[in-house]
Amino acid sequence: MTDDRGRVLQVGPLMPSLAETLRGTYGALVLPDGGDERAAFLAARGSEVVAAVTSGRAGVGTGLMTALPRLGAVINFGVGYDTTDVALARSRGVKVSHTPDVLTDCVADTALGLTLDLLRGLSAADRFVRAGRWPEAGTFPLMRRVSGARVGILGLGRIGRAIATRFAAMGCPISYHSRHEVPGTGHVYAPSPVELAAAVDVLVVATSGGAGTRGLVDRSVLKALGPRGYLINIARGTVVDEDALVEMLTAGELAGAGLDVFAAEPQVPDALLGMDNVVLLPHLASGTLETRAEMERLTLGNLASFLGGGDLLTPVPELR
Ligand code: 8YV
Repeated sequence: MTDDRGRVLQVGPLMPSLAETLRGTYGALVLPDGGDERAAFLAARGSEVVAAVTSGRAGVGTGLMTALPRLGAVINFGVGYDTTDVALARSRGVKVSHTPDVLTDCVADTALGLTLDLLRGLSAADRFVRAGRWPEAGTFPLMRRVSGARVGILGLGRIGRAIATRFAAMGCPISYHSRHEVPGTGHVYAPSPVELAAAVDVLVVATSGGAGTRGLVDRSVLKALGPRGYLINIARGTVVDEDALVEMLTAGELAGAGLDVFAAEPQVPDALLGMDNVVLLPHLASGTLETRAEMERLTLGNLASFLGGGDLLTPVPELR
């Protein structure tokens, strides 16, 4: 046991082994879920906390950060940190870390898996077999080819590039839109999300979340993707206008969607649950034993580094 007792705060659920290390090694406090208990906790203990360990599910938003006057670092389990108020962190000199790179491959694998499942109808075909429909129907409807399909990637960061590599190996022409053209990729740059969507069969959303990308995939982008186009989202639900997406899927104005993320997780719009041209995942993209162990290691590495000398191993880009 170090003398960090009470200085570390767990915010929101974390994987059990990580929560256990925080408690056992650092004597971490756990922020109550909400209501009066949370307010009383913050009034009594908030001023002791120097490091908050959280994930994208909870984050340290404006209200919580304000209630932690000595906070020096937010240690985020996950690459996305859109639930933490980075602007307030910057203005207060609070450091923020995340877990880039270690999850890139698994998230990209999930984007590929969702695309294969959606275009070939794998989950729908599994339901078809389990429901005993094969003998009477004879065959499963013909689906769409993935190899060679035109793939558009919205957000060509680390994860976007790993997704591009996978589809390129399947002979898919790749185009992308990012805030800036990325030199030397060999992929075609589209000047806007609408132009990207209009040029592809599959649009993969791989941007970061947060205010800057909220609603980036709006109705006009989905219209440009059109009734033969598929949307894949492994980024954040907030990047897509979910109401427009549901409406257009219902009206047959999009071919289908593969979604690992939603606007108000864990809520999934009811209308999607009965659709066979939709694949729905419970935000599992980084969820493998290997990757989560690496994320845990990096999270604890950031915490130890901050408590030991004030620096973070992997600060978020805005605060480097
Ligand atoms: C979650 C993710 O953080 O890294 C991210 O941004 O979305 C995921 O890896 C993870 O599921 C923990 O909440």
